[in-house]
Amino acid sequence: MKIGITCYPTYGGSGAVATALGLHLADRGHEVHFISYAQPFRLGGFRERVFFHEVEMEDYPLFEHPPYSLALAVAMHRTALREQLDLMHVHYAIPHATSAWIAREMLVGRRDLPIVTTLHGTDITLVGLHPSFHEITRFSILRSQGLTAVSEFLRAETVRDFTVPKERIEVIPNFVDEAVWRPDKEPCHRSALAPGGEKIVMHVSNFRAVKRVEDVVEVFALIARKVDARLVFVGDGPERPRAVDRAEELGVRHRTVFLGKHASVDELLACADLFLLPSSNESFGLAALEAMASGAPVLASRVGGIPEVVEDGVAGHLFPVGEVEAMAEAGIELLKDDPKRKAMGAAARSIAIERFAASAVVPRYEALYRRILHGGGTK
Ligand code: GMT
Repeated sequence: MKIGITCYPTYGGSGAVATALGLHLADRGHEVHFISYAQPFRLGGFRERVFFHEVEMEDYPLFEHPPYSLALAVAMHRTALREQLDLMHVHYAIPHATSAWIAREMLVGRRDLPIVTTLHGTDITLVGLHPSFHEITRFSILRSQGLTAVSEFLRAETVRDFTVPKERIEVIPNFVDEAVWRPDKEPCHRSALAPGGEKIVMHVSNFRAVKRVEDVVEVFALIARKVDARLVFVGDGPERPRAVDRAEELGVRHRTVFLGKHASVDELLACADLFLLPSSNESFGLAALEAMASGAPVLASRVGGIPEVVEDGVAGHLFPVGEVEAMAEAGIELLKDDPKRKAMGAAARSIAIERFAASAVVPRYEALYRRILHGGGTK
């Protein structure tokens, strides 16, 4: 098949999943065309059958906000014609599902371009709910021939808030490549991150408010009273200065490393003894899944789709949002008991591989594409 993929190219789970999906599809013999305003952050060097088409946008003084959605629709339309695309798969509904629908309309009479939209999170739970986006989001996702959500939680939210029939949405979870995300990754950066042999507590995110990065620091500060440990932050975003300030206020700045955005998160997660994800909401929590596959137990909030990924008491522990003391206690217990922590890390990896392996999930997308191309949609 010849598949167009549009995602946000920036640091974030939806772009990471879309890119991994495209690369796996290419490995399986399909031709994949990424269409976005920049190269997706996890799209590395040259790969056979993988192409990137940059959306060109004319800037003009009249535009305070250049109309990207239109330029994207034109790029999709052009790529579909030039590359003879069979199907367009967009990740994150806003504005991608709308642009894809426009491109499909523009192609009427020349080429059929079925659309698959994968809902990832705030396109449904936050941004899509805003009155300025709600109607167009509902309209656009209902016009997709295939509709997927990354968790049961997100499907239920979509059914409730956008009155989309449940059977229109197929839950296809996010996935990990077990060969990439693994505990024995080389090179290991443990001695650079914790030169004194300290335990490593890690958090990976785009530092948006929903991630509650100050809670990460608070949990760590309590852990650090009892355990010789270092906190490693990977990623960047608007809340980073607050995390830095909080680390200073709590006297743990010298034990905290801010690495910023990183291309090889797999190499870093392999060094983690414990992973923290105290988000206020998460439709899935891809970073938690990547940590699990890397053999790290996860302490996270019991919200959204996280319980579908992190099995409480097996792959880690879940807590009500904001319960930093309880989270820290669980962290101390695990970090002081190596056999227990390692057993939990091994269980976490087993779950990641058994339930979320790329080799099992990617064929589900392929099957959906085939059904659509044979005239059916989401089951
Ligand atoms: O929804 C967002 O705000 C952005 C998006 C992203 O690009 O990282 O995150 C969502 O999609 C990820 C991949 O499916 C999920 O792992 C995240 O849980 C989800 N974020 C939220 O629900 C807040």
